[in-house]
Amino acid sequence: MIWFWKRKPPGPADATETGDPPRSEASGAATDGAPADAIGIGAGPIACSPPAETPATAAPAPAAEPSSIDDAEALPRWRERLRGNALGRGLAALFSGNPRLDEALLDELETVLLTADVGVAATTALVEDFRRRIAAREFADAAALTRALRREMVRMLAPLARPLDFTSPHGGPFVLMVVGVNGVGKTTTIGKLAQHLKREGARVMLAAGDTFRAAAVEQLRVWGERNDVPVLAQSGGADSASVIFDAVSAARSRGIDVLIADTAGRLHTQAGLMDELAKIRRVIAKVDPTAPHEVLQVIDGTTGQNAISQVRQFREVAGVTGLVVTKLDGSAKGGVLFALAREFGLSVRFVGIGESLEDLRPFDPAAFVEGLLPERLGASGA
Ligand SMILES: Nc1nc2c(ncn2[C@@H]2O[C@H](COP(=O)(O)OP(=O)(O)O)[C@@H](O)[C@H]2O)c(=O)[nH]1
Ligand SMILES: [Mg+2]
Repeated sequence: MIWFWKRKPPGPADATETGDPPRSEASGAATDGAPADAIGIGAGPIACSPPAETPATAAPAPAAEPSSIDDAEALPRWRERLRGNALGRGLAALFSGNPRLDEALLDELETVLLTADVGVAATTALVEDFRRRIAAREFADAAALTRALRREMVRMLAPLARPLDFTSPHGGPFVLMVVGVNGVGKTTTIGKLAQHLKREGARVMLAAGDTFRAAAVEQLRVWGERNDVPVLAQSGGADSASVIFDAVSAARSRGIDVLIADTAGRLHTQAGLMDELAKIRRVIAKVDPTAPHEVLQVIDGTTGQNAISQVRQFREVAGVTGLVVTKLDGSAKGGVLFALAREFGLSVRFVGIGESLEDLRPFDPAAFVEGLLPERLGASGA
């Protein structure tokens, strides 16, 4: 099963992005950089068609309906990694013993959801929906309600599941920039992505754009060595934007398929550092006006509602186009994805459900919900 990358035959049928909101900066950035003639020396002319010209042929957004599990073989792993999650445990406790469908049950459901970081807006929407459906006598018993809840959870998450297509619009390197606060799993995610892509035959290069800590450069180098992937780095407190600028240029001339740029962790309160992200975007666009093709923000799944404010801050400055939610194993409460779904239309490209390579997975809402909830909880006939 190819998850991450495939070499596409050249041709006009390459318009693949489906349903994503237009990128706020991609086209504007091209105008404040150097003109296209300043770049791509030796690489031939760059065909960079404006992204806005394909509305008629663009595929419609995927329907927000429960989908089946993409990789059913992986389900035991989802289950194993998500076991003990607060949301699954809370719902199991709530529905064990076939409770009556009454106001008390709805109150407890609300508490379970809020405690598991589902967030006020998503919780209220869910609970109100079920209040109405109980009043309309839609459910014969608690088992029927839990089946409906299961379906509803998948339906809420389905719009987030838009896999990342690593094909760049003009055949040059697909430039992926990774941002987020410290310790969320950016560098680890880059290492794993590089490994997956490499296995699928992509020519991958990494840019050590976290120039703040020597250890960060070293960490990326180790991933690179392990996977035989070149890592472009500069020593001695280099400027992040210049490292990434050089890397994009090098990736172009070396025929790289995917360039992944690491960046230093930062907080939204660090205005200078946040501005640096905008600067990095601008210099990338000087090499390739269509780049970056994806700005992935990594979120730590254990940070709960704080994740929401992190996305809000980064989305503005860095033009985030997709999310990775890590650490959903362990102490994560599981609800943050529902809160993100309610709050933003951003795609969740990957989730981290553990520390091994296989535990960075494309986001599969059906597998996530199945893995999250105890098997016996309303599973039959769902
Ligand atoms: N349990 C778990 N740990 C993870 C996951 N992803 C990353 N980590 C760990 O999070 C820690 C910080 O990761 P790192 O990539 O250095 O974060 P960065 O500062 O954002 O680059 C490391 O110990 C990783 O092994 C995950 O999905 N699950
Ligand atoms: Mg890092």
